[in-house]
Amino acid sequence: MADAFPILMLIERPSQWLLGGLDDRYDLRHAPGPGITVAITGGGEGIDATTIDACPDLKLIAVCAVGYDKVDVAHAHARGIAVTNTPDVLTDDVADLALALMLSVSRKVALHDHYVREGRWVREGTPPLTRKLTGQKIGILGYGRIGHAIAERVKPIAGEIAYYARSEKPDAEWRYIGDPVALADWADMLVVAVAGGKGTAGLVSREVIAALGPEGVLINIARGSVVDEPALVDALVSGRLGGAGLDVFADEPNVPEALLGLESVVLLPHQGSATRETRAAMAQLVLDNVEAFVAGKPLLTPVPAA
Ligand code: 8YV
Repeated sequence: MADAFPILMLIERPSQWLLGGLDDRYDLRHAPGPGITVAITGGGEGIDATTIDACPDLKLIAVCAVGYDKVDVAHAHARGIAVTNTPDVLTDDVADLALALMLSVSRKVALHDHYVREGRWVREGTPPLTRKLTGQKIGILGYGRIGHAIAERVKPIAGEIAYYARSEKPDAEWRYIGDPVALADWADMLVVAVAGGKGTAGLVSREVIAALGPEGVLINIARGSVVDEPALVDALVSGRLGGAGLDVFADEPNVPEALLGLESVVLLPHQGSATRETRAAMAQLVLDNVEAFVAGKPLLTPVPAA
């Protein structure tokens, strides 16, 4: 259509729900340029200042993710460009996957599946005992929507729950520990649930990992950038950290080679929100934000100033 609304699509493989919603009212572009007022991107793709400035008429960046750490939000806002993300609709999925990782690491679910499939049960007999998850002390690093949802999921089975956030949450019923090292020292299992970005880069430091210790477990469903990944790999390989359940990594899809052979680690390919139901809901929220923008109405989920 001659008067179709130009949209810059930066997501490498847009979902069927996103593409299906961008009907012939929209003219999908795959390169920046003048005349484009809306860009759609993903959590992994983001959009940098150079691309933003290559779209002199850009007014909205709609991110199909809750994490917008790959978006130069400060630059967008300085140019008067709104940014939206997709919070809430994926909270359950990410929190569910955190629980799945907690159980899989403690009870070695993935390892035992392979143990049976590879005939080791027949050849080697019953595998070594694992660890009971129920009753463990669970530390949650970051107490936003997803951290809260994780706490609610583990509440019936955790021995105790404590959390770290930049400030204490008055409505939280759990113990607040205002230092990541102290939380790791207290916890049996530390679940990383903070947002990615400059403010949390390397928050799970070598010291935090050391404080978790040889019986401790790290779960990361947030962003690889939050963890000192070389320190994590060193600690896991040497046995100075008991185990890890990782859905995110510093340089996705590349995972440190040294982790691939470890039986103490469960590795997932960034599956946090990767269900049909949730990806459909994320796409719909992106489309709703775009349509609100086009109609001159308030955006549904604008991100705050950087
Ligand atoms: C997506 C995510 O897997 O929402 C996020 O921040 O990490 C996941 O939902 C990914 O970012 C795809 O955009």
